[in-house]
Amino acid sequence: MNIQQLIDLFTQRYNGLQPQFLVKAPGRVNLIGEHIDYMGYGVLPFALEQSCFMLFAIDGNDIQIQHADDQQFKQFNLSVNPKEQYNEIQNYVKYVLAGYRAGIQYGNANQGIKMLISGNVPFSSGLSSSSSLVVASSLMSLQVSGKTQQDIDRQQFVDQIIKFEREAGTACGGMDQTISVFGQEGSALYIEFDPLRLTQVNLPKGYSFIIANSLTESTKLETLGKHYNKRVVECRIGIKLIELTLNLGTNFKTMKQLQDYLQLSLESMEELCKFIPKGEIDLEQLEYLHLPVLLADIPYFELVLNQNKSVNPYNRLVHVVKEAQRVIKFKNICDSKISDDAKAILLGQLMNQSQKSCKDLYECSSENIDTLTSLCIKNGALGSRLTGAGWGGCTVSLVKEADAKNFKNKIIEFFYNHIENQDHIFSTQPSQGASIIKL
Ligand code: NG1
Ligand code: MG
Repeated sequence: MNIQQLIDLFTQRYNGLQPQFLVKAPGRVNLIGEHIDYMGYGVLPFALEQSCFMLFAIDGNDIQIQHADDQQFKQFNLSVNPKEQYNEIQNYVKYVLAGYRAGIQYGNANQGIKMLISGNVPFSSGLSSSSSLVVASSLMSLQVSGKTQQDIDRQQFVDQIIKFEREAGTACGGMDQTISVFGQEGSALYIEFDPLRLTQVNLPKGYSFIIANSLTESTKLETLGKHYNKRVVECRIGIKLIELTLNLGTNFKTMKQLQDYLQLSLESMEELCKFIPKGEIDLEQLEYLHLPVLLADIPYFELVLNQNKSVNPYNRLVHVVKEAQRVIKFKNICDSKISDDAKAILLGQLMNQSQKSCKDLYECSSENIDTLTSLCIKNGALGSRLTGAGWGGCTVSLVKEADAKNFKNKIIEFFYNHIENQDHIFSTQPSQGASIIKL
């Protein structure tokens, strides 16, 4: 649907009311650095052209949320400045609410809103459809509060967005919200956290990053206890075990904080992981860690403790420190003076190592992703890996531009059974971060 069609749909749904603003907030692809943002380490994504679009008008006494796809996403009304708990709401409304709460920190939001949501970031696909919606909603409520991005400290704003998205359930890091706000046209960003630092990274010329959907959904909120939040818990247990062995008396939440405190290199952090027992550890054996106290800040940690018998902190943290090293190598290769062809070969190798680590150590790949990444390599990609949280969702492959068409055709033939669908496989360019325009 183009913008004019969306405007018409808004007017039709809201009995002739004209929308006043359009917000656009992009999804993202992460090139390397998976599951390390919440451990404090730098990541390397870029903002997609694919975005969440939100039209809205300030009107009435409540917040009316409608989605262009009203079959899948039911209309929902919230009260302004909602204080009540909504237990039975669709996940998309949770994300709208999270963003709304971030934006109204900045002013007086006692105004009704009518909104219409649409977009072309595929859902549950690891391309950050959730954060693009949260970010769009936060810019909407910022505007309703009488402020624009220019009036506020955008870094603090992003911190608010992250905080409220975590309330929706995922113990996420800050990659998705940061890139959706700060994305830059034409380049990827190396994002470091705590303190936030953004560095432009120029990708090799003559190569594309092609996204392909594994056609298995990566449903995060439904599987928190088994997947995403479990990994965060496992990392935190690993940190605690290292702290206890070294008798540090500290209580760090991220591996990066522990590293900074000890003033060690990432390579030495890998050595420190050896203090963690290898393999699966029964949660029962870890009761002495007082897990409910240790994990109290992690959303839904009880789910993790209830739904699992054991954890594997060693494998998870080895992945984290090695993946963090790969991100730095990736950036250094992009910055180096070698030819673009030579760069692409080295970057591809790092992407493949990352995929292997996600599969074997972090166990966040899936059968379809393994099949798809192998097919991509076989058909000319220099590197191919899952992107985003995993357990389904999309892959990203590095392909020479001249080979891109042939590559796509092969994947359509072998993976998608000859069915061509723009949403399944596409090239994309690094794009600008979120924006709002007055209509
Ligand atoms: P997805 O599920 O792909 O949107 C998540 C997290 C990120 C990061 C990646 C894994 C959210 C909003 N985002 O992304 O912070 O940890 O997984 O690298 O949960
Ligand atoms: Mg997401």
